[in-house]
Amino acid sequence: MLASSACVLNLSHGELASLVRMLKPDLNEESNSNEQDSGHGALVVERVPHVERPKLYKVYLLNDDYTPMDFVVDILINFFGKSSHEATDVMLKVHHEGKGLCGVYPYEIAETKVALVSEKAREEEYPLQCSIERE
Ligand code: TYC
Repeated sequence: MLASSACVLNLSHGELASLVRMLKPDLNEESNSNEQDSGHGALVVERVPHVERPKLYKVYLLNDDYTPMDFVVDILINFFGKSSHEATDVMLKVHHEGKGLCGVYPYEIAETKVALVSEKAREEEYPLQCSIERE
């Protein structure tokens, strides 16, 4: 009768590897596991978690003829963490070229920035618009 669920096997690395392959045929040694032989017949098999990098989105401000320049600079400082120098540069780029990059964020954050800026512009009755583009 088996007294315990654990036992010690005196196996070589190769034998242990074969045993693991037999018990866990879905384990792919090269792409998704780490094996270490301590030299005492112990084998550690770990799955390496597959972690996705979050997709990033660019938030742009768009030009219009009515929103005051100072208001746009304040938006860039307060919602996008720009210094007043950086904010002025981005605002002027939007003014001259039609749009300018405010920041790059995961989707929910980008979407929240756009919502907050739109709400602030609406409160002041300015037509300021933002857009989001996948990086
Ligand atoms: N073109 C606007 C003006 O002349 C200024 C402006 C800059 C508006 C950037 C929007 O995203 C913008 N008052």
